[in-house]
Amino acid sequence: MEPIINPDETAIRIDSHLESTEERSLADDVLDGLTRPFKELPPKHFYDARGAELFDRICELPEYYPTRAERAILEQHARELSALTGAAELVELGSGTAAKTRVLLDALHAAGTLKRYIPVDVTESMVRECAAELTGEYPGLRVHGVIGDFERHLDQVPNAIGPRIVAFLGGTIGNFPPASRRRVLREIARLLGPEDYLLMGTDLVKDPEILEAAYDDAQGVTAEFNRNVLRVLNRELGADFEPEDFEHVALFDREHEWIEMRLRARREHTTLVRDLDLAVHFDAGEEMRTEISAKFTPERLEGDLSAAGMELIRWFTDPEELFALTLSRAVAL
Ligand code: AVJ
Repeated sequence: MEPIINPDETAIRIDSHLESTEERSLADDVLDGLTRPFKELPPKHFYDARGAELFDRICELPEYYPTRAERAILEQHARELSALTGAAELVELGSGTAAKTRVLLDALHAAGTLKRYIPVDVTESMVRECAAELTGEYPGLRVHGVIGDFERHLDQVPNAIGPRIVAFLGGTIGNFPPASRRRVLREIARLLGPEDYLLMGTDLVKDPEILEAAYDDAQGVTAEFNRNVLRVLNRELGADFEPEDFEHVALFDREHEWIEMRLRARREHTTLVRDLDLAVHFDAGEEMRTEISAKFTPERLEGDLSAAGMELIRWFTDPEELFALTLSRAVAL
């Protein structure tokens, strides 16, 4: 029997590059991170359904300014960005619900240059839902979703069909420590042809009080978000963490210019991670690092970009200079 094709769906193509490798990456990260003298878990495992919901709540918090600041910059400059780039396609790394992306898509659609949107995200449901919504909202738009991890699957991004913007918003690049940050940026640079641009959001160095409040809000939403990674380990790896045994810690490291989130054991205890046959001992007061979120100066950002073979073309910020959106290009070799 012929399949019945919904006409809208002909505009959608979705490729998945995730298999059990995703589970393996959690197991490897946990084994590696929890057997170190200074325990550490990489932040990418925060984002199960509950973690994604908690992050959405963080974005609405009065203390958490980055989302609002970035959106304001995008709104202020979307037309200029669209004119400057003439982009036919937008590739978005870590697209999520594509909330802020619409500001850009609106401008590119209005300019008449937009043909295709390529969301890259690990969460399959997000990619599928936003593909369905966006093809409805923007007549003529094609969506080619790539379900994958932007640390590993960037080579799966289809070839450009015209001038492209690669958007990496939200300040997520700040989650990578310096060496992997440059590696990720180098991978991104490979997606850029001579007519293409990287549009990246980065949080800026500022008063540590403002920074620390943004990562330790009065309502305790960030604390719950932080502890959520323990629930992920309990569910995915059969661990027996008691999340309330850990206290949320967020501090600005002035030397490295990054926010560091940690979980501090309230008492001495041993946790079992059943699927890894691993017993993990925590001293009372022991801290485990769960996230770094680097804050940038223009100089540091330019250094990282040039180390990755890119050059900064334009720098956009909000009136309070809380956050920056930058437009960069690959340097011709
Ligand atoms: C989504 C990585 C940009 O680092 O600010 C928010 C995550 N962590 N509050 C950030 C986060 C704690 C966020 N990023």
